[in-house]
Amino acid sequence: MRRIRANAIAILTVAWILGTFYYLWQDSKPASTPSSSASQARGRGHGQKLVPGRLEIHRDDRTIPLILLGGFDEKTYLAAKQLKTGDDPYREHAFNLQESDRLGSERAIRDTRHYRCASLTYDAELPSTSIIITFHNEARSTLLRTIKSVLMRSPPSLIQEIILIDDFSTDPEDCQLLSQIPKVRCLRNSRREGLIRSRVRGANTASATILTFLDSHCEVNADWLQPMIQRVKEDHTRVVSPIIDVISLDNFAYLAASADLRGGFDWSLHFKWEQIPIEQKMARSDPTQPIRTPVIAGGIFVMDKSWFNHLGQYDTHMDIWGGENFELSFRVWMCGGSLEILPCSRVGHVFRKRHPYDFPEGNALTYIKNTRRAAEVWMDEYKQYYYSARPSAQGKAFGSIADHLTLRRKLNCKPFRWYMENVYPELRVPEQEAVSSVLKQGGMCLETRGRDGLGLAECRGAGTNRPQSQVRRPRMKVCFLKVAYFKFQLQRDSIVNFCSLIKSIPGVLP
Ligand code: UD2
Ligand code: MN
Repeated sequence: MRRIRANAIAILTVAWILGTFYYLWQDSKPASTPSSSASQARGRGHGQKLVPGRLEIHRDDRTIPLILLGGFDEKTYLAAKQLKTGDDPYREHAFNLQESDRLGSERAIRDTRHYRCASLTYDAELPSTSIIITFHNEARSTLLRTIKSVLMRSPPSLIQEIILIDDFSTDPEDCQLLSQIPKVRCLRNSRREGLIRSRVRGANTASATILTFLDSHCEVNADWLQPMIQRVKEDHTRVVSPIIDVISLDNFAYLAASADLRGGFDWSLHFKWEQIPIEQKMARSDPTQPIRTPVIAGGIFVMDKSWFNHLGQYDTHMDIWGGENFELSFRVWMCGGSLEILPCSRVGHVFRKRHPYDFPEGNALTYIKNTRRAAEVWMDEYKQYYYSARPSAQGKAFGSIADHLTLRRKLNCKPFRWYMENVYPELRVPEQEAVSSVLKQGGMCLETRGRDGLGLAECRGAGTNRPQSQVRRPRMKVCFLKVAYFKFQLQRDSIVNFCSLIKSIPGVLP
């Protein structure tokens, strides 16, 4: 009897284990994305992490009736620019044009939200928005899918208009033809302006009270717009972004991004996705709640138009691409607003590995000019870390920032130190600086001076060149650990000297 019971328990246990494995395996299968892989979808550092987790399909939007495109002849528009046999499908757009064209102008995509999102409700009366999409030589199929996905997956009453800014693309016809679609207006720049000035042009002509920015190779997902407009309606100083899902640049599979990420950066002002800090993660009992983010990726966000204008829009002296997302993020946080990622809003985007267009002043110089402007206007004494991380930025031209400094003063914006302490405390100042600590004894300071060695002298000002919030008094153990960490960078003798010197000052160490 006992043996039979033991066998039964063993069989049940094995069945349970197999069942669990099968469930997990099913769970991690990305539906309708046969060859998906995280690496395939990563862009130039902007690519989101993908989620292998369970994803529910709440709605099959193939059931949405085809919208009327007015006088716009979709077939002729798409057929006019097909890839020629033998052409490299990645050459022109840095994604697989053949796959994009094969998909056509619309398709059903998985609803990648958490299942709880579908049961959330929003105000019946939400303000409408102007969608602003700037493009430079975008592929016809991706641009049309962006527009159609907006028209198909948004409540019509929320879309006031779609404003396209053609940033001096080679073929002016794209702009003319797309203007035939109801609600679509297209403005063409008479010279290449870059995405920053193009967006400002779009914002200035927008007639709605809320602005929504999109890249020209996106597909918006189910109920993407309502959560964002709701948050901005409740508080006009919020600037909100969706979770940006990944559209594979190879096979155009629509892949869910992780819902545990926020925007971050390093001192060279390089954007990166990073995990939400563990304390915040633990405190999140509701996965539909907004995620505070230090910076936004830059391309997809909703913002109140009067708040955008109040803050001075963008820095229009920034050219072509890059840096404007930091500048806007610092500006919003430091001048009284906030930035959020809304997990119940999802928008797919094709992340690429290279820029498919040229930079008239060169890619590197343009990025340096733009980020240098952001650092000079907003980062106060912390800009030294930007220059240490990006030494090539020193001495490069970045134009005048006088107007922006005046605006910052006029808006009474907080110092960057406030941003560091309250918005992004996880961004550590470089460790090299932590070693260059100051020990104060009476009016005398013992200080390491980079690699130049040690000095005992009268204290200068606050006693350190490091931002005040970061000044620490190293204890002996911590000192050894930190110095040991840099053993490859510092001479052994100077480590010993440094620590002995600290030890020799009475009263400094406990
Ligand atoms: C990301 C942002 C992008 C922007 C950029 C930093 C997302 C999804 N994308 O880069 O919006 O914030 O970081 O600047 O967060 N374009 C022009 N004129 C130009 C160059 C580009 O109109 O001279 C358009 C382009 O067609 C596209 C948009 O600007 O619609 C963004 O360019 P991207 O897709 O090359 O930027 P991305 O996604 O790498
Ligand atoms: Mn893009």
